[in-house]
Amino acid sequence: MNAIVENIGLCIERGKVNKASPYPPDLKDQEGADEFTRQALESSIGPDLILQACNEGMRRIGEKFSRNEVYVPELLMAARAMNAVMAHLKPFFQSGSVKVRGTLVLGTVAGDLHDIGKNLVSMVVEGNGWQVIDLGVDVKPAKFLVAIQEHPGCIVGLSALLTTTMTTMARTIQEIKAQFPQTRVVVGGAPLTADAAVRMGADGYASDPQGAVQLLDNFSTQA
Ligand code: B1M
Repeated sequence: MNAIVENIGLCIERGKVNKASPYPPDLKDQEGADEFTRQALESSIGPDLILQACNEGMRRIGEKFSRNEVYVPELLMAARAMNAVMAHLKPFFQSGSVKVRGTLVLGTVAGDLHDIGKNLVSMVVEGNGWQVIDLGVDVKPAKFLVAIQEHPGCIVGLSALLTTTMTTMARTIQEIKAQFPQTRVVVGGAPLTADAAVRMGADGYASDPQGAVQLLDNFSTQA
């Protein structure tokens, strides 16, 4: 892998946001995710490769967390570094979008505060011509119901990163289907599988943002 791209992954893993950031102390005054991403884009390295490096960095910090080698503050710094990268990538995903295909009401389910993956889904879906109503994180079922009422014909996208919030996801789907049986619900997030999605009553499962776009496009052509 290219050295700049490797550095981006390392900055995510170490939570090094930018040169001005004093964290982590051993990387003080060194360039961070912000500067390396700018350099990568200036060297015509594509956003997909940059994202791949970020995911790899997140995977590594996640594994360290599992081994109790780092704690929540380190995860938070990794998330900040990732947000610095995403600020650069946003224009690539959103460029030239004419929002005509339909509306996705999107949110991370109640009890879950992880939003990096959801935000990526939002950017990519928007960039592919969909209007996205992003309800944020820790979204209670009732909030989804209000949004569905406000956006007739929308598709709902649910994200969850915790095994515990997969239960919340299932409950959210039940409540949506009880009130709006025609509303399609697509789900995604690291702990999910296609089987789990079926068991929850979801209409579709995507493992990544591009998969979510494919599902949405299929649903819109069937409508
Ligand atoms: Co948390 N966390 N975290 N965390 N965190 C995980 C998820 C964990 C796997 C780490 C670990 O143990 N190895 C673990 C969950 C274990 C489990 O349940 N099986 C965990 C834990 C335990 C926790 C806390 C409970 C820790 C604690 O407090 N003791 C706590 C929970 C807080 C809460 O939500 N209530 C917590 C907190 C946090 C932070 C807030 C510090 C921070 C999140 C900051 C933020 O999001 N703004 C954080 C982080 C950063 C992580 C890891 C390291 C990275 C997550 C991430 O952003 N990945 C994560 C470990 C890991 O994943 N390797 C971990 C990158 C992102 C691009 O991928 O979100 O999977 P992802 O999204 C992908 C796909 O899943 C898919 O597309 C995205 C792009 O490819 N996708 C969809 C996602 N949503 C989709 C929706 C779709 C379609 C596709 O359609 C609608």
